Amino acid sequence: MAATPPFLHMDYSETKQKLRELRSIVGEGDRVAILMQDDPDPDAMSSAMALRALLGRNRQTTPFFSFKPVTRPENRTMVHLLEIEIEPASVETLAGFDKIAMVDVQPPYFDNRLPRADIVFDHHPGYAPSTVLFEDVRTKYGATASIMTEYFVASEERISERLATALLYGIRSDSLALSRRVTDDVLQAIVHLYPIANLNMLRQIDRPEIPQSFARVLSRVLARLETTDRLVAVNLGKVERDDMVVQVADFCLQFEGVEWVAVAGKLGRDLVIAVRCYGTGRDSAGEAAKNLFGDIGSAGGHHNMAKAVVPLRKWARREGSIRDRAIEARLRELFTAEIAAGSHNGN
Ligand SMILES: [Mn+2]
Repeated sequence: MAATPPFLHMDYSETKQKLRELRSIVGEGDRVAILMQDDPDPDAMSSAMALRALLGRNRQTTPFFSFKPVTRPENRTMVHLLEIEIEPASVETLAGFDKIAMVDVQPPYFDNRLPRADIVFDHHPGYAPSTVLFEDVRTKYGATASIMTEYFVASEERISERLATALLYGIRSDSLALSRRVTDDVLQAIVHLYPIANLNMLRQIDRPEIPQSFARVLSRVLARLETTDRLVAVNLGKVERDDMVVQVADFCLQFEGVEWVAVAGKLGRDLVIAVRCYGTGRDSAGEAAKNLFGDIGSAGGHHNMAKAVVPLRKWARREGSIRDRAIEARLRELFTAEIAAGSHNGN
């Protein structure tokens, strides 16, 4: 008698049947496009990889598409490390494929951007069943990646290290990080994927890469870094991503004697300002950011961390120069006055 996994109630026979169904509708010479949501997330990307593998396809015969590119730094690191290629979608390009598959998303999401869909894998609730050739939507599942994992487990297909790593990350980012109830499908998938996945690579995905060019920005900033009245205030100048402003702010807070940090960076047409406050009293970074920049931009946050985004033209109108050193000097003056006045601490 075959052993049943001890803590699970998964219906393998149905999944096995679904896999036969899936394979039967994709002809050997069919070109298949796998489409993800705009700005694809790890659940979608890993599910796309899984679907391609289940169909025994490669990137030439079964490419991935999205109408909008991946933007989150962690997700871009995943794309880079796992060498995931996603082509920009267009109605014309997709129309040239024999089959269109969707993962982690369903046809209504695309409105009229899409001619049709033939295969749908998803776990999002709230959609009416569509009239596609093949559909597997399991709204009780924590991730589409755990549905895909079940197809491999049920059919005893081999899962590569790269795919296991992707699926595990997809499942984790979709279900565990949000502290939802951990569902059976997620537990089941983790049990199967963990021994295969590359845990080193998972750690790397969690720590987004910094562009090489940022080293020079950082070296200039660190050379002139000084603490005045418990405050570090610096302007990085032009940055490629706003998480760099955030990382420098966190770093500066570690210096001896520093209780306040204000780090600015020019991102496109905005000045992004990250504020940190280490104070144990009633000092509030969020209140300080609002007091200083609420009138010319969006500003807010918590006790210890806050952020303001000020359009450079509004900064220019109120503060004058938008030259990098002038911004830095003014940033220091503004925060020094704000800290001294204590108007941010509710007194
Ligand atoms: Mn998902």
